Amino acid sequence: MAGMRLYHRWKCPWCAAARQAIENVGAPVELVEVPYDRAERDEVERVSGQRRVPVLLDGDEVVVDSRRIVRHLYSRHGDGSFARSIAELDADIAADGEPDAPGDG
Ligand SMILES: N[C@@H](CCC(=O)N[C@@H](CS)C(=O)NCC(=O)O)C(=O)O
Repeated sequence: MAGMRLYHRWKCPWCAAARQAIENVGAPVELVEVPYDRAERDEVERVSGQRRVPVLLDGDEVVVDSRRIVRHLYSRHGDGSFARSIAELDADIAADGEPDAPGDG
């Protein structure tokens, strides 16, 4: 199975949430810092169809949005201790609907 990769920025708080979840599950993830200017994020666009970070690649799965990334890491790479967090994330994600459309914000 191919390793995981996180496209992120160190100063981005949503990316910090994704990095914390990586640390919590103890999974190896390659961190790739993207340019501040979203016009220069062509690789993020190519892999995910939008230019915001964080974006997680896990094998051939692409996960966009920090809460979806945390949920993915907990459910795929965590143990039973993350069950409550997964349920809370599911409720949050359901309440908010889909992530913002590409190009927003
Ligand atoms: N709802 C998204 C927000 C992510 C987000 O806004 N990321 C910022 C970096 S801190 C970004 O990529 N902004 C560039 C843009 O909006 O084009 C999440 O939770 O992951």
